[in-house]
Amino acid sequence: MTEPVRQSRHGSFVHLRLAVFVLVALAMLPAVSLPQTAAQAWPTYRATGKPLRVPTRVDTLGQSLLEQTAAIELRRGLLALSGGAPLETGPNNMLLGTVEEMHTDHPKTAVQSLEPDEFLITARRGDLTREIDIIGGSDRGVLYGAYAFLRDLSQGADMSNASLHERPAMPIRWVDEWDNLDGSIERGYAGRSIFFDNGHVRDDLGPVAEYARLLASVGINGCNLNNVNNASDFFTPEMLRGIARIAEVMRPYGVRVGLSADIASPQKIGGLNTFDPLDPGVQKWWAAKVNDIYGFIPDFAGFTVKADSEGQPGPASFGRTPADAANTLAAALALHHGVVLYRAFVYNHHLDWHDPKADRARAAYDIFHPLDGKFAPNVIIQTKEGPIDFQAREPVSPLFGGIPQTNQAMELQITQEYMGQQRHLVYLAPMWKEVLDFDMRVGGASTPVKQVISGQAFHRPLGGMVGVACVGREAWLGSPLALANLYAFGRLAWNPNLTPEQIAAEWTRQTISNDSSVVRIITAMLMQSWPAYESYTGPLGLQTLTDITGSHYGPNVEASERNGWGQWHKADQQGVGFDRTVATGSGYVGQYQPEVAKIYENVATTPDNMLLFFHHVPYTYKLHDGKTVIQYLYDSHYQGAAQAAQFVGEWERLKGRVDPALYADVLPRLIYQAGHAVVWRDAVTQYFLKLGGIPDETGRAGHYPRRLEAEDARLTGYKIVDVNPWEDASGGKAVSCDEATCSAEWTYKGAAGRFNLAVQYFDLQGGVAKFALSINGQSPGPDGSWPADDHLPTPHPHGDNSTRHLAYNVALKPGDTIRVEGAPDGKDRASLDYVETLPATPAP
Ligand code: GCV
Repeated sequence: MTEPVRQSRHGSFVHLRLAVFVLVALAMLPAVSLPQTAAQAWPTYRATGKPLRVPTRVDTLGQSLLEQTAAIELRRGLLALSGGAPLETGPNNMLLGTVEEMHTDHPKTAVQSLEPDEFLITARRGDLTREIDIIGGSDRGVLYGAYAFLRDLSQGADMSNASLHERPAMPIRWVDEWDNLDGSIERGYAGRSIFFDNGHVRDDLGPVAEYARLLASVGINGCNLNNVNNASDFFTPEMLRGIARIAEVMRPYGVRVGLSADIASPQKIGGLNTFDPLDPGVQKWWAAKVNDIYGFIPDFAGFTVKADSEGQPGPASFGRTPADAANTLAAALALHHGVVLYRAFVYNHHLDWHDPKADRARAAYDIFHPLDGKFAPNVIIQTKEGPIDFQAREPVSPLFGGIPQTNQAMELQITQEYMGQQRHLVYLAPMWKEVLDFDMRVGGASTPVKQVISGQAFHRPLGGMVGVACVGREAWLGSPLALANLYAFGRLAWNPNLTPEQIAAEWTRQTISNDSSVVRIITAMLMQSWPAYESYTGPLGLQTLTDITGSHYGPNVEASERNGWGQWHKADQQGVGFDRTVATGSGYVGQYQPEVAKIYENVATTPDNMLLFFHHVPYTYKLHDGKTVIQYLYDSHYQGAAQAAQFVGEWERLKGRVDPALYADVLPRLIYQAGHAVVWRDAVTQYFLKLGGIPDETGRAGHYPRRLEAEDARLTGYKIVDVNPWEDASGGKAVSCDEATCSAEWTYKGAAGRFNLAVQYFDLQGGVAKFALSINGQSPGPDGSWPADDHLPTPHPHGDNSTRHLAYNVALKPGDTIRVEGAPDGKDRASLDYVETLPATPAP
């Protein structure tokens, strides 16, 4: 029997009493008085109501920062999970330490060697004592072990005989933030930056520490702080001093900071007359700048680079390659063990759309494949998961199979730029998992992407996953359920073999409730959300049919076409899809390994969900189940929107079973999404109905018999306006008010009964217009008037801001007058699209 270790040689629980006092005091603070905390996400450690059955005295063998964080986190977690019961002071304990410390302190205890981030958790029992050891390959491993222990414990697992042994699948597990110096965030949907404001690093970095805690709890070890666009201003001494403060608050959590580097910095801020990466003066400048940075931040992680892309300067200006640029930075960083994440997102956004061979999807492979083997050992090529840009569905980038002699990382987007911008529930783990598991078949052998980026497939020393998070000051991602994506990203980067369902359930248990029926409902909603979104925004590999030159949010089918950006779907009167085959198209398919290329080259073997990404087919082309492409487009949009409506009902089942504040926060978001999914559905189906001229065989597309169009109403003050793009309004038209108030009236001619009345209006920027609905001059109830007070993209009537208001369970009979009155405010002209009668349901 092993003699339990009673006390560390370093006596590290000297401060235990004080720590317990502080923790109890913290636990008693009212939630509202706290700043944004990580506990608003998953590490809530709510009391399980069951005995914990684990020792709650926590000792550490070492004094390092990370080991102390591990101890603090464990004490905090144990205290909270036990419902505030005082931590034990008796002989039973949890002992934290590294392998090395174990060897020194307990030479008789056999401990296997571990990699730095790896951990081992074992339980031992003496005659009268119990001990749980959390041993890490380094203090970072100890921290990850502590979080893993709490993760399982908080989900109700019996950890009294804990036995866990884990190591991360890949070394690079980073998040990227696209924060600007002024505090705005590119593609951020959660308010302003937690790091920067008004040209400076914020004074209060409390939320940054909380964010680091959140990241560390799922194993994320790096955070690139600033936008890849226009990054040079971050290199001034004042900024570096501020960045050093950020690094200091993230350091206790093992999260190292990185910065985006603007390749033109030597010229922009260095006063040189060139930024040619092969110029000796430029190289010297970078070496000095990097030394400078390490002077401020000794554990600086490295640079992320966007160059020759979307207007960012790059080595191409001097006839140099990405390898030349990356290696110049890498040489400067190598001395300090820093890395360069050089993004493969390099493409020409002035492509000629007349040229059938022009294809943006080809760019990354065309540019980087010839450079394979030419990058320095501390360069990692960071490639977006698909060849375009985070669309609702794309094939896996062929580059993952195309640069075996180069370190690779996969870039995913946690912030939902093209995926509903956190206003739509879209759990992305199922999509990421498909990509991670995709077999590139390099050399005809099994080569799943997860093994490429972990370094395993091609024996690369570096590699990993980078998630573009863009968190902000409003609840991290702006919407509670969106946080499942940040959690899932970390979990998959740690272990890409986890399933999305498993991760969703874990997240729900820790964040919302351990009640198994709650977990089942939320997991099912999360799992259905990406397929639903894909169905109503861009099925069959069409990509997200959004306003690609504007907001990237609402529908705009034509926005992708006839411009240089290359996100073309090539819809015309006869058919749709982009011929990317080698035989007749752009040749992109040829960038895949032969076994994969063979599947995509042939229209018959291409999976339906990717068909239009690879082939241009007539609308009457039959999918594998015999349905035509056009009918699938109609059906998919209707099914997706119906699924979005069901999310509301699913959530309503949770009333009284989840935190009331969370319930009340999420419900209107889902109701909004259900309405916006109808906007998407109608826009895309109307568009293809008009373009192809082939009716929906079930008669739904373009026919809205229960709708009363605003342009057909008796209008007072309101003027009929064209909506651009036309498909974003029912019938292509809306009404807009330039008076103090305007009204639209209809005489109801349908059957008598009770209905939900949906009023579709455009919630425009620059004011808060007011609407009022009445039946025969009477308001139908408390939901009869409402303000248009959301903040949605695009200043004119558009699918971005087309919004549905529901008045529930309203009685109507033939001859009734339905009236909507709009009162504009500022630039919000109270624009109206239609009123529709829907089956009645009780108000939520
Ligand atoms: C940071 C897309 C986004 C841009 C982003 C770019 C990138 O084009 O719309 O906002 O720029 O990707 O990944 O660099």
